[in-house]
Amino acid sequence: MKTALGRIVRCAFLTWALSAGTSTVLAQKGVHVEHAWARATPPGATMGAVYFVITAHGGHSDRLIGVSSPVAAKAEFHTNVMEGGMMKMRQIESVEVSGDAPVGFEPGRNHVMLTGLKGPLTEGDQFQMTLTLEKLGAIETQVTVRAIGTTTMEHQMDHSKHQME
Ligand SMILES: [Cu+2]
Repeated sequence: MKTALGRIVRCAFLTWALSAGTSTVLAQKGVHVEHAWARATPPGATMGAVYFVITAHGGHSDRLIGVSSPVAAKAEFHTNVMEGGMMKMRQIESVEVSGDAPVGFEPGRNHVMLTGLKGPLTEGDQFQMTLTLEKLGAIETQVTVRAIGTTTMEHQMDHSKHQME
């Protein structure tokens, strides 16, 4: 897995990013969060999406119940559902994480939706995201921003549609 080492960190969370190191893999309390990334946003965008993979190890069983980030006013878990031939997004309240099975928040499936972005997400930047688990509590994750083109077509359409509302 590639790390963000060597990238230039330009975002407002520079201090936090440096103090925490630049690895995108965090092992906290038996739960691993990996490959946390967000798609870069075009100028003026108020919404963004974050993806990651979370795994509970060693027989630990838990439930993701919350997410937040200082880069956005609000963050929610979303899933994509097909409805009448259209891909739509639905909020999901919680997600089970257990049994050493990785749970993927990946393009075209689940994602974290950021709304009320305080600034554009620029490729190469990193920012902090807090995931809350029912039993373990809050775990801090570092998200790397990747190019706008890093996406699946249906998801990109979802979000461009939202931005026109
Ligand atoms: Cu969404």
